[in-house]
This record gives sequence, structure tokens and C-alpha cells, in this order.
Amino acid sequence: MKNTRLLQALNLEVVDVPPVWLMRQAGRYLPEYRALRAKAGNFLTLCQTPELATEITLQPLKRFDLDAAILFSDILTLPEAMGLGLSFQEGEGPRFERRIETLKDVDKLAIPDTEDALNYVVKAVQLIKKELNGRVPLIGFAGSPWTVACYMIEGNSHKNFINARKMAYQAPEVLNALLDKLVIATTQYLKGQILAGVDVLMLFDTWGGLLTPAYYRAFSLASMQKIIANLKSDPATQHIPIILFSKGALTNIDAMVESGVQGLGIDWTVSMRQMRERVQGKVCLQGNLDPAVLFSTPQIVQSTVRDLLNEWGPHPGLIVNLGHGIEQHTPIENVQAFIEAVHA
Ligand code: 1CP
Repeated sequence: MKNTRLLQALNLEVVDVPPVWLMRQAGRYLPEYRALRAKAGNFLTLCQTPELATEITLQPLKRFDLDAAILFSDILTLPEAMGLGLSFQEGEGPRFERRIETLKDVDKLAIPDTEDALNYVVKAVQLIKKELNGRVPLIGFAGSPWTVACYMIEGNSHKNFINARKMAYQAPEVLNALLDKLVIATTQYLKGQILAGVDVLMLFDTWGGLLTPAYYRAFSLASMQKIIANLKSDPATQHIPIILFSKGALTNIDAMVESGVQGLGIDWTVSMRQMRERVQGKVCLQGNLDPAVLFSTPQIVQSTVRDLLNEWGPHPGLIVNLGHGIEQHTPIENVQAFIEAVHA
């Protein structure tokens, strides 16, 4: 591997300059992404065609001096492969044909064979690794069981996921059965990504912050912990560092540290310095610029990055990123300024 900054930071080693990448770095703010998507017709075709997923993964690396690539895919390809019938409506977000309401619905879900139903992901990882040729590490990922369950229960992305939250109180046995099935399916899926060649894993728990602290630990963190324990106890997968990102749930950061991951994603509502003091050098932290700052000017972006690096100080274990995914209409010159400022 030529550029090992990300792996060094996750190992809590001293790095020449901090590694930087952006959540959703391949996506709609790039005209070359929009062109390829228009040609393919829809988003899911991009995910399910290894050559296209490879091209899109590499698009931001052609423009910017990024320290990592992230597999172009989606957290919802797993429930799609479990049998729920996924489509992405233009301008509307994801939609499932069938939703999870009862134990019977959970029983009907398949545990997909990664070599079969999700073979397009394995193929994409292999192709991307070949094209990267050791330039930077490749990040694989999955959604957290709770976050994926939110979409499976709701059937779409209606933002407050009230049906999933109601289920936690009205029918916790159904929610737990669903989460347990997702733990098994996600473990297998991530193992498949590791065997295909990813260097780092990230668990996206975008909706962990919708839960009370007690319910976050009981439903979201507990199910992620089972996946982490499964991967860390298997000699074929235990060497791969894992980053856990529970957006809006950092009141639980002490429990997250105990989960056995190497990195934690930090959103922009807290200070990196405070979070660094809380975790006492036990894990690497990744974050945490407000994605909205990329709508300002290159000068403001630079000074925001400088503030972040000053606030952090000389300590190891920092990956610079946004606190959530990059927004659709972000000006590209500000992305350039962000990455250059981190490396300067
Ligand atoms: O072109 C389009 O309209 C599709 C937009 C798009 C893109 C570019 C979607 C649909 N997914 C993606 C890619 C994607 N999604 C990546 C690729 C790698 C990268 O460059 O980062 C990753 C890691 C994801 C993960 C993902 N998908 C999450 C977790 C991270 C996050 O941003 O919170 C979630 C919640 C999804 C669900 C999803 N996928 C797409 C949409 C529109 C949504 C719904 C989001 C919502 O409910 O608001």
C-alpha cells in the first residue's frame, strides 16, 4: 500500500499529515457521477454493475488527493437481497415493495449468500482493488442493523421513522428478531467484502440518534456489538479495522469505545477536542466538519479546517472528514480547498 495514512491513524500511529476522505465522496455533487447515472437510468443499476460501481468509486480520486476510497454501493442493497424489493424513485429516495410488520415477515427474509445474491459487490471490490493498485485503502461498509431496520419497517425514508420507534415499545420481540437476522446477514456480508479485499470497514448507524440512550444501547449498539464480536473472533476477518458512526448518539460515546472498534465517526454537533478527551486515546476519531461549511468560500473552509486541527493538537488518531455525507449541490472548489487545507 502506497498511502497508509488512514491505516496508521486507525492504529493510533503518528502520521505526516492527517488522512482525509469524505462521506459520500462519490455522488451527486460530481458532474461525472450525474452523467453516468443518467446513462445507467437509475441508481440501483450503478450499484449492481461492478464496472460502473468501480468507475464511480474512482471518480473523486481522479480529482482530489484523498487518503481513502469507499466502495460505491448503498446500505439498502442488503435488505434488497433479503427479499424486500427496493427501488429509488427520482427525487424521493428509497422505497421497499414489502415492509416488516410481524414475526412472519421476519421469518420470510432470506439470509443472502454473498457469493450469490450480493456477488456484484464482491466483483466490484475485486475490480476496485485492482484499479487502485495499492494507491489508497478501500473502505467497505454496511448499515447498522437498527438503521437498516428503520427502512425495512418504514418502507421508505420518512425522516422520523415513527413505525420503527413504535415497534421498539409495542413489539420489541419483532424488532429483536429482525435485528438478530440482520446481525447474521451483515456479518456474512462484511466477511464477504473482507475476503474480496476491503482494507477497512465502516458501520453506518445514521439513525442511532433517534433512540433514547437506553434504547440506543439495547437495540442499536448491542446489535452492532454482535457483528463486531463476530468479525473480531474470526481469524479471517479480525485484522480489519472497523469505524462505527452513530449520528446524533454521542452521549453514548463511552459505551461505543467499549465495543471493540478502532475508530468512531463524530458528527458536527460536538467538539472533536471534547470527544478526544472523553475517549482518552483509546480509539481513533473521524470527523467532523459541518457539510454546510462547504457552501461557504475556500477561505472560510480553510480557516475552519485550521481551527479543527488546532483544536485537536498534536495527538495521533485523527481522520478528517465531514460530520455526515456531502450535500448534493456542494461547490467542487470548496471540496478541493478542504482536502488541500488538511494536507497543508
Ligand atoms: O444518485 C442518486 O440519487 C443516489 C444518491 C445516493 C448515493 C450517491 C444514494 C441513495 N446512495 C448513495 C451512495 C452511498 N450511500 C454510499 C457510497 C459511498 C460514498 O461515496 O460514501 C454510502 C456509504 C451510502 C450509505 C447510506 N445510504 C446511508 C448511510 C450514510 C448516510 O449518509 O447517512 C444511508 C442512510 C443510505 C440510504 C440512502 N441511499 C440513498 C438515499 C437517497 C438514501 C436515503 C437517505 C435518507 O433516508 O435520507
